[in-house]
Amino acid sequence: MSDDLTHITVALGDLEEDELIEAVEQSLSSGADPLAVVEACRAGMEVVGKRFSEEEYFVSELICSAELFQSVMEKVTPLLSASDDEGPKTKVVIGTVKDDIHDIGKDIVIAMLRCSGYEVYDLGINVPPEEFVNKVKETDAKIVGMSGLLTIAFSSMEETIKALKDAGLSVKTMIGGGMTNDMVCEKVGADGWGRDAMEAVNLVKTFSEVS
Ligand code: B12
Repeated sequence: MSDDLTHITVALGDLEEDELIEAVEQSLSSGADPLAVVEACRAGMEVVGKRFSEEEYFVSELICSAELFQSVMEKVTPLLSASDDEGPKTKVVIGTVKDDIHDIGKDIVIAMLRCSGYEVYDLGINVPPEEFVNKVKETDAKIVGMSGLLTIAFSSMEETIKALKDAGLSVKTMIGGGMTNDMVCEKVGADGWGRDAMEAVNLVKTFSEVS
């Protein structure tokens, strides 16, 4: 990682707003990939999470970190290159699952999917299984994305996948966020897991090619 990007991670971890914004502007003006800036911020959020687990930070610091991340995203989002594909768009329904309200990562995934030309229906946060089911019926989407950062979100993902199957809907499902991994993917019965927003785009591309 370049010095500027490391600086972003450290400034976000330390919740130093002025230093963070300066480091982001410096990186972007020297030609850094906007996605590398997002990744540096994500690493900074991991520092925040670690300090929270160690009781050095509390919920107020989590809230502050989220606000800092949002202000970086306001600068980065316009720089993500938009797709000029005018053809029919693959539809994706996505939301943060029941009992979980973390949405920063989901919103990055949505921004990347939209830039890549997909039609995304964002259900928001704390979304119960039946809302996913209803939206898929309404839109005829063939791909469902579920985001969740809390461990308890894993059972909501499992319930959502079961509800989609019980409703007889033939969709590909993908999960992501925080502590999800391949093992969680297998456990909850999803078709794919993505580590970051680019992997989410790749999953959607693969799913839409086979469907
Ligand atoms: C910011 C934050 C908050 C903010 C969230 C604000 C918001 N608008 O989202 C607030 C203050 C609300 C919050 C609340 C809580 N939080 Co919190 N939070 C965090 C923190 C520090 C950062 C999360 C984040 O935004 N990361 C940055 C984004 C970019 O990363 P990401 O979400 O992983 O997303 C990327 C990928 O995962 C992927 N991705 C994401 N979604 C999807 C979806 C698909 C389909 C795909 C393919 C990919 C994908 O792409 C994204 C871009 O690269 C984490 C620490 C951490 N290490 O993550 C704790 C953390 C998640 N929180 C935690 C906790 C405990 C809580 C609270 C319970 C605290 C409390 N006592 O109230 C509440 C829970 C509220 C609830 N019911 O959800 C714990 C969870 C522990 C656990 N095992 O369950 C963590 C891990 C902190 C810790 N180390 O203890 N939190």
